[in-house]
Amino acid sequence: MERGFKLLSSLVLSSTLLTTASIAAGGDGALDKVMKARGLSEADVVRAAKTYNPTGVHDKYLAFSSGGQSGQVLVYGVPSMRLLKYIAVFTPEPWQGYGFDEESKKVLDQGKIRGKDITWGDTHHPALSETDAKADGKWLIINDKANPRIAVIDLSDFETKQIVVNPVFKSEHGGSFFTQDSEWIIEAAQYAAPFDNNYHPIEDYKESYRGGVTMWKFDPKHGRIQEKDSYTIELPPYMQDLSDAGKKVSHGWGFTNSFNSEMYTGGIEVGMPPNEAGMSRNDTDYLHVYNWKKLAELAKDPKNVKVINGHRVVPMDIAVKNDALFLIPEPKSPHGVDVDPTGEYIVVCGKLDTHASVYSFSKIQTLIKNKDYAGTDPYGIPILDMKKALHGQLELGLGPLHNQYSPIDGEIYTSLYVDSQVVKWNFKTLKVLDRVNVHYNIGHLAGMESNTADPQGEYIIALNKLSIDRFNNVGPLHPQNHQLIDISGNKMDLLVDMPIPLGEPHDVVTIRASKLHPKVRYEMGTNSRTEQISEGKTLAGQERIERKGNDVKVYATLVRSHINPERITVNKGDNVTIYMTNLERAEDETHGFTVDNYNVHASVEPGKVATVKFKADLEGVFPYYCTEFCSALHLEMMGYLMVKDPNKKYESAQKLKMATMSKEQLNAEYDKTVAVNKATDDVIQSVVKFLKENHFEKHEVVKNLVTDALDQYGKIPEQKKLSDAAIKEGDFEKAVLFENMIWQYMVKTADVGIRAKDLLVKFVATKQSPEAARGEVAFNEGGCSGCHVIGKVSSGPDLTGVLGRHENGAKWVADFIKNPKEKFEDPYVKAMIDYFNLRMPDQNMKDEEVKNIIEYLKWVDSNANLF
Ligand code: CUK
Ligand code: CUA
Repeated sequence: MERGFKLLSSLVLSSTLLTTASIAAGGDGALDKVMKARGLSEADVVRAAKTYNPTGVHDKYLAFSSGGQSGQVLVYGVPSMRLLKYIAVFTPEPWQGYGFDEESKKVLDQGKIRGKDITWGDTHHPALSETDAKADGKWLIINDKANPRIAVIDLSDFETKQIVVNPVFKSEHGGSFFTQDSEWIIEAAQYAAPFDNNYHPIEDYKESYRGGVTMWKFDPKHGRIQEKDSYTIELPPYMQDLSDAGKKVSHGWGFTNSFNSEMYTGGIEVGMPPNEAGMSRNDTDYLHVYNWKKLAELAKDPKNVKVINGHRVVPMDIAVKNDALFLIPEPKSPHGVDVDPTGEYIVVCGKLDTHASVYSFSKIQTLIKNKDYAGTDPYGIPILDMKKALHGQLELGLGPLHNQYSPIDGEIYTSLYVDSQVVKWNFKTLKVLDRVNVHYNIGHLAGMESNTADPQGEYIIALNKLSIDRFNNVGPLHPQNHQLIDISGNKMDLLVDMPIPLGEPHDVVTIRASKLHPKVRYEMGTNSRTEQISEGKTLAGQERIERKGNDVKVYATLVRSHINPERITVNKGDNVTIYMTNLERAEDETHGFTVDNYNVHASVEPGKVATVKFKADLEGVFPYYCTEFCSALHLEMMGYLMVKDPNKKYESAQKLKMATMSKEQLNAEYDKTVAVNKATDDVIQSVVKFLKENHFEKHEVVKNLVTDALDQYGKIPEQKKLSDAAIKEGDFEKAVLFENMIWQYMVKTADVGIRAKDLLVKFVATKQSPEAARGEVAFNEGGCSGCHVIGKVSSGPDLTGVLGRHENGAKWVADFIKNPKEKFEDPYVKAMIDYFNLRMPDQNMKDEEVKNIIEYLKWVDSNANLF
């Protein structure tokens, strides 16, 4: 107990010392030294400065990256390229409790295909919701290529809220793309297959296998896909690939390219040439151009649709008859298709062709209006003449894949997979402007809000498939490499590499961080996945265990640092449901929860309710505990699940007798505990005084911390009452325990209170001059801090106010540092030497350093009240 108090009070003191400004770098040739030691060029240092965020500084953009085969989404900041979060989407993720608590299991269950659990995904294309073709920061969607599904993530809490399964596709790739007001989502198939769920021989490929584009209806207000209002456009069994929605002038139209217009079906095992040869034989494949707006209207009439697996499909002939579906030849096996910010140009990348093809939307419209067709495909779909639809083509290099736009008119950036380059060119004048090498084999590239009508320029991220030699070797499976490129100048400049250790992240979308407004806590009692108040919501004092036959329901609360209840006893075979409400209001005060051996886990953020459910089929004793290090008493945040076999008799083993304390001893312990509490409270009051004097309420973040600290502090009177009641009953043992609980609340109060104080000091301390900052470095590195601690007497005197202690103080101190011996006979110094039993050593400081240290001491004095 006493030790605890000491620990606490020294925590209070030392933590304030940490605030004596951070160590400043620079000056005195420090930069040169580092550059030499690390072999950095000046360009390297500039690049580092362009991406470096000092502690506490946030990024300008957030990037949402598909997590590839991990089935997740990664969030990182630009330009720092610091990873901020993995969002669990299609794959169970234990940290977030995703797939381990009941709320998230319901979301994952929406992704079952024909009753089958699918617990992984191959995420490819994330998309941010748009208003008027500009990113609005509300919703994020992402597709699963392997199991045709789309998930919706709410950007108010970065959690997955919905998964929908495509009812007719067996695979997909060209999703997910929002239309300009997020009313629809485009999802194109990839590998053609029968729409129904029956077997159809491959010989019937042309007749029974189909490609398509599903238009998912989206409610941008509530952020949910409305499956009933969605429909699919039937397309030939060409392998549809990437897609994009028209915008502005081309709003209402969609564009999807394809490969395998040959409709080749392979058969290496029967002596046929492989797919890769047969599917790339023709010189051209088809860009599909469709008027989804018109088709959506048509689909409302049951006469115009076939219902397959309960889902509306608009057959090709209906689309053709209504002038809503066209094909335009494009160089064989292309890849990306990207509509420019104005909606007039559609740029298709060649992949197997070295060109990019720039189609003009107005030319396409003229051809359609004049019914100027070059022919029809075997399914009767009109084909527009490629040359007449093209604005032009430009040779870019080997393996062009994807495009991104910048705010400069006509400027576009294209990835070259085979050449491992990003090429900057102008799609209007058709001129190449610049190239930069990347490492290696780039797939997608991501500009800042680049696929919207409001691209921001500044950076391009190259998403490289291979990293080969770029990072430390971690075995044959290498990380991928995202490289940040500065595009603000005439020449592109590669700034930094970022290894991605989680799947092959195909695509990234970005948004200005200022457009996002995520919450820090939930309304008390929220089921975060449904955003409704949970049936399990439990407030303090409502904790209980309810039984009905074999069903046991536990209504529990979590708050620093206990789980209520702390004992749950059930019979073997009972169905146990534990609802947990996190009662915290503080920011970043999450509690985790698990029951050992029962494969359940929940992450319970402030205000949230999470539920774990299991059959207690193992007899025994199972600790449960909080899995987030939430406070100094985190390890104590635990309880026991006791599972008894109702058919067994258990004998008590109570034999050991604890030595009992005498009444006098108990009395003494009680008095000691109360005294420690009193002393601790004095420390807390000193912090409170400091906070008040320095107007903590003026700083929102500090204010929130103080509110939280007072929350903890406010729980003390109740414990005090219980303690006093115990004393009245003469139960000193119990009273000591309640006094102990009071101390725990004090520790929690102090924990947060000190954090508030530290922060406040940063807000109110005067800024250090560069000299003072260098002086602090010299003070610490030169050895002064070995004996002197600012604000505290330690092995040497406290130096706060030292300059005022002597006449002509600055000179006196400077002389003393430079030549201590000379002053050993000075009466003041002599007294100090006697007291501390130590002599000030000569640290061989340079004049410059001494000068800076004096500046530092002046700064200390000007903030003396803060130490
Ligand atoms: S695809 Cu991966 S590099 Cu799935 Cu967008 Cu082009
Ligand atoms: Cu709550 Cu650890």
